[in-house]
Amino acid sequence: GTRLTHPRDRSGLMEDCLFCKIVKGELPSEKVLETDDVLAFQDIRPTAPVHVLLIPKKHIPSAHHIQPEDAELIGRIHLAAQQVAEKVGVAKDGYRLVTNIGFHGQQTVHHLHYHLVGGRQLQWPPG
Ligand code: DGP
Repeated sequence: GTRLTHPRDRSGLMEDCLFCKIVKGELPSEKVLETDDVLAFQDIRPTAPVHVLLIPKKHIPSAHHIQPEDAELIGRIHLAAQQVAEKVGVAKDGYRLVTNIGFHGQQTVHHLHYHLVGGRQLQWPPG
């Protein structure tokens, strides 16, 4: 499987999952949009004027762990992203939707999430 974390990092364990706790309301978050199976909330360390995270409520460790039966759910995350972009005012100028995967991807929270980033001119390529 994909190496999610540094070999000594145990944070990928589902029972300790930060974003599952946000879904369950055990940790606070600044919600932007919520549907039956998708949640969008403000990133705690914004890298741009707009930085929202979109997650499936279901625990999926990363995009590399998406299964065929998740295909519709992933589509709904993209549709929710469009709504979020409209809501936070970046739809017209554009934005970026990115997901980091595993150790080299610098994924730090091991619950699938898409960063919706915008509100300024973004650079490409990323580091
Ligand atoms: P990544 O590096 O792609 O795994 O992104 C994880 C993001 O999650 C990072 O931008 C910071 C954000 N984050 C970490 N902990 C929390 C938290 O407790 N609340 C919120 N709202 N965001 C968090």
